[in-house]
Amino acid sequence: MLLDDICTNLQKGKAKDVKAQVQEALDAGIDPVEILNKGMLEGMNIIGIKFQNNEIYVPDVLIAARAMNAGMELLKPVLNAKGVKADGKVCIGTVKGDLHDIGKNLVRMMMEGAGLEVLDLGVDVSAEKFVSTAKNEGCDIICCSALLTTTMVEMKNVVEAAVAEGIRDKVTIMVGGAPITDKFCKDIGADIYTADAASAAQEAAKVIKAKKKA
Ligand code: B1M
Repeated sequence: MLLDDICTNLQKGKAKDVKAQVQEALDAGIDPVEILNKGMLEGMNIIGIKFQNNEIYVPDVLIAARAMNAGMELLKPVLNAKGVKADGKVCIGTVKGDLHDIGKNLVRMMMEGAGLEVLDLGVDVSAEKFVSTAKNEGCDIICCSALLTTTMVEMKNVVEAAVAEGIRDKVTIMVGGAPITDKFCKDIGADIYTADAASAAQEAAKVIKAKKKA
């Protein structure tokens, strides 16, 4: 089946094939969310397990990530078109010391799809950068992503920097990434944890709507 082929070719890092098959799946009318979840994310999950078990190494992961990005180029506009307008501003980044950006990029895309203006600060973003951007650009939400247990602690620094800069009551702080939990979110004084990109976008849209009503 087409989605299985996308999943397999993504693992092999065959960017051109993944792109062609994503287009084929879209042309066949398959739901883009299903292409994302059952084709691409499934492939990336398997890559993660193999990486963990030392069956594959960093270069293999990087070429799989490149194939993922090739497919995402086609999916992004379609996922965005499905979104509902929310009209608010968000800054997003992967925390200091952390270079993982695939999940962060997915969250950004889904939020853009929900109609939010998203300022992408990239990877290795310091607490000061998150907070100065939120302050200077008037962001409603700061979104922090972390994939490493060694870098997730940086999220606490973001919360503390927001307090120190006097914007904590004006900005909602959302956190996510594989090692993050709801308990961790509460422990560090952040506001919202979500497990995946789609629910992050939904929660962000809710926050913005509530702010507009208030
Ligand atoms: Co790294 N890596 N990596 N890696 N890598 C992990 C995270 C790891 C779990 C692999 C493993 O050992 N099993 C492990 C972390 C272990 C730990 O901390 N306990 C690990 C390690 C150790 C490392 C290095 C230290 C390896 C080394 O050099 N020895 C190194 C660190 C570099 C650094 O950051 N300083 C490293 C490097 C890399 C690559 C560069 C090779 C590459 C990153 C490429 C890139 O991002 N451009 C890479 C990758 C790809 C992975 C795995 C295999 C896949 C991550 C990924 O992209 N998943 C990963 C293993 C795994 O996760 N199974 C692993 C797909 C992505 C869609 O999922 O990012 O979780 P994810 O996002 C999800 C949700 O978490 C959520 O939404 C997305 C789904 O909808 N989400 C949010 C994410 N952010 C959110 C924010 C939100 C809400 C939801 O609100 C704001």
